[in-house]
Amino acid sequence: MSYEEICRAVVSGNEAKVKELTKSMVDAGSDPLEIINQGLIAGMNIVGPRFKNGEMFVPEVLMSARAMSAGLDIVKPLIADTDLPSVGKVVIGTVKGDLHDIGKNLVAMMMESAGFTVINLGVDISPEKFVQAVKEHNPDVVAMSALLTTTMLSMKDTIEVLKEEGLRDKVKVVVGGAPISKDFADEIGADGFAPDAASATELCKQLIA
Ligand code: B12
Repeated sequence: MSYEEICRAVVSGNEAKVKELTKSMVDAGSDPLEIINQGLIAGMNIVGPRFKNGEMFVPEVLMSARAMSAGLDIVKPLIADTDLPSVGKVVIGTVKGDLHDIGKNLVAMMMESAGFTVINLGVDISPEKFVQAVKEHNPDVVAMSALLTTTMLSMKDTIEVLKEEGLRDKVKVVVGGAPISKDFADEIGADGFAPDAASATELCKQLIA
């Protein structure tokens, strides 16, 4: 029973094993924060680059992320909120008219594993709803996902409404999804684009550093 075993169980997406090992380590008196950092997050830190390099695929990454979350659910109640280091706060959603959420959820999970506090608004999120969430949660980053060429323009609308509300300078805006490119991100005045979940996490870290 070791952090390394938890890490390996996360990488292999073995949720039952992660739960079992995490419980055993908690019972044995291991530090919950070390279980998170050296076991659960360490596992996702291996998964991210493997996914980016094409060595792992979406279903496997989702299984790893689920396994990590199951472990987190066990240790989180043992940690005071203030002890959990947050790298930053991200509000994420799929834009208006768009119901695709697999990639967006992958980005959200990867960001959570990297220590971000993530507020996942869901799908079909209008510019007004994004703005409302910014007012409510005061995030460092607004992350928008679109998978349809017909909905990607809603990203531009959201940025416009953020400007109208005087909020654009208070948050970084990142965009992604299959039809999105760096050129498109520049064109609509976003702060960044990333092609996958691991790069999205890196991008957000850089933007708020
Ligand atoms: C699964 C799927 C669906 C599922 C969605 C289920 C769900 N819960 O998400 C269902 C069946 C519901 C669906 C419906 C439709 N779909 Co669909 N769908 C797909 C499909 C096959 C896979 C998308 C996916 O999940 N990919 C896997 C994830 C992991 O990849 P990803 O989303 O690109 O995300 C990665 C990156 O883009 C990035 N990323 C994603 N979001 C973000 C956000 C930020 C901020 C950053 C930085 C990065 C980032 O990181 C992610 C992880 O690495 C694609 C085809 C394809 N190969 O893309 C078509 C596709 C997107 N769909 C398409 C269409 C047309 C539709 C429908 C209109 C079909 C219809 N006639 O009803 C409807 C639209 C419904 C709606 N209003 O949204 C077209 C879009 C064409 C276009 N150019 O606009 C595609 C391309 C298929 C095709 N070749 O025609 N779809």
